[in-house]
Amino acid sequence: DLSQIFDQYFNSNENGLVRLRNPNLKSLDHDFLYHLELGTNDHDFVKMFGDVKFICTGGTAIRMKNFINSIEPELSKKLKTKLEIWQHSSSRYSMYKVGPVLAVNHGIGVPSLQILLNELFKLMYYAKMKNPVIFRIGTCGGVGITPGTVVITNEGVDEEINPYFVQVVLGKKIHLPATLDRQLVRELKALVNSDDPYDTIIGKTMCTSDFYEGQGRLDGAFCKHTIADKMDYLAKLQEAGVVNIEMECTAFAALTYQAGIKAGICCVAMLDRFKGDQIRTSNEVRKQWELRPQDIISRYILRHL
Ligand code: DUR
Repeated sequence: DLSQIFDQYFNSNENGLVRLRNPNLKSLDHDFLYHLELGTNDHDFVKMFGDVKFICTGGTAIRMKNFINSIEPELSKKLKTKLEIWQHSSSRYSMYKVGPVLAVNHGIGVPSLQILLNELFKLMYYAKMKNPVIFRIGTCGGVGITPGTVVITNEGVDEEINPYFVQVVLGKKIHLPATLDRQLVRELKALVNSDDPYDTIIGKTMCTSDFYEGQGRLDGAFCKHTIADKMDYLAKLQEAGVVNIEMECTAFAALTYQAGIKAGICCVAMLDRFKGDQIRTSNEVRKQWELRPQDIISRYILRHL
């Protein structure tokens, strides 16, 4: 019965439970997670997801699938049992689960991510997940860093370098701190191997709502600024400690923080934006690079089982 679950979990992340701050949920007789196409009426969330300890999100479904496929053998070995991979796709998102690891793609940008997180957090709380840790593994543009470098985000900033996520509710702006778990940042960095053939650095990440003009690119369908304007902006970002640019970090940080869920962001830079705008790295190399954040998160998971 949802109202009972609600009393147990509302406004509390004591006992490691997800904190939902919406008293209206108490009066829902059942909850249909529309974009995931899963409902409390038809699915036993506790049975399906109650054992999940690690959630991994990223833009594309194929990356999430690859992540689960690649961690399965190591998980099975460590847990001494042959784990089965479970998957479920709605028309919007795809999820994959193996043992205590769930991976779901979030699409591109804040709106797509934000909808997923709303439904995922409710799923987590209906499933009574305890102490879940959530990660975003993704790609980004680098600001003065070598392409292929992995960035662990210690703070999200918006396009004006403010450390918060602005949400508009009923026409009013609400500022939510884009805070990430400092301890987790250090733990992720500590998982770097000295023989990793790439650098892993910690820094601020800027979140934008567009890939082209919104990131100062000169190669979109529109451009009203000069190359000098772009370079000035990048220099200003760099000065403020921003090392990479993507399209999800502030919302990811702010919403997980609000829900009391430990969260980390780890992205690989596809290019250095001081050097260009187009991503022309070969398919092959890109695929290799995309494995790098996955590797670090896999190490974290295998160490914290
Ligand atoms: N991304 C960027 N900018 C880049 C490279 C990657 O925003 O230069 C991330 C964020 C978004 C997706 O999800 O990848 C867009 O390609």
